[in-house]
Amino acid sequence: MLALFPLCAPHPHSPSGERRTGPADPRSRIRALLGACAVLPLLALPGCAGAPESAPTPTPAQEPETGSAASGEVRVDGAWIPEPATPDSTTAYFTVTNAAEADDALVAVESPVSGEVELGSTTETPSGASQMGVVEEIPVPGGGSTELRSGGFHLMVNDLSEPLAAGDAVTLTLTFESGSVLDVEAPVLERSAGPSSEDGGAEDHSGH
Ligand SMILES: [Cu+2]
Repeated sequence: MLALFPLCAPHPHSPSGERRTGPADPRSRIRALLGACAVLPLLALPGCAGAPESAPTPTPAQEPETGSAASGEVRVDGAWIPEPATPDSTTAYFTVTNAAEADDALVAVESPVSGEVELGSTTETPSGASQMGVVEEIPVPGGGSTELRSGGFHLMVNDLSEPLAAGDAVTLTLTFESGSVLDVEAPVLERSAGPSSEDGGAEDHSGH
C-alpha cells in the first residue's frame, strides 16, 4: 500500500484527460485510475460550494412579491389580493403611507375586474365578536400610515368579472380625499401566503 500511495496525487506527467496509447502497462493503468480518483473529488468541490448561491431555494419566511405605487405625498406598499374563496368576490390588503402634514383618507377604489369595490372595516364588539361593515372612508393620518389587513380596514372587491387565481394581477385605482389618485398592481396570492395578516391568511367575507 505504501508503494502506491504517492500515485494518488495527480501525476505531473499525465494530466487528466490524456489517454495512454502505448502498450498496456498494468502499472500505468493503476496510475491512471488512481489519478482519476484523486482529481474527480477536486473537480466536484467547486460545484458543491457554488450550489447555495446559484440554486433558488424557496424560504417559507420570505415575504411574497406584492404591489407598490406612489402619487404625491401618498404611497401604497404590500398590496395583494387573496385568491377568491367564492367565485364572485374577494378582498384586498395594503399599507397606505401619508407623507403630508395634513390628514388624508382613501375615499374610493375602482378596478377593471370588479363591478364594485367597497371600503370595509372589521371591528370587535364589546362582547368580543368581530363585526364587519362598509365605511365611507379609510383615514390615513398626516405623517402616518394605515394598514389594510384581515381583521381591520380592508377592501371588498365585489362582482368579479373574471375568475381570479394565484399568479394573476389586478389593478386597483385608489382615490384620496386630497385629490391624489394612484394605480397599484396587486398580485393575487394563495390565501395562506399573504403578508399582511397576523394569522398569515385572509378572512372569509362571504357573510357580507
Ligand atoms: Cu369586509
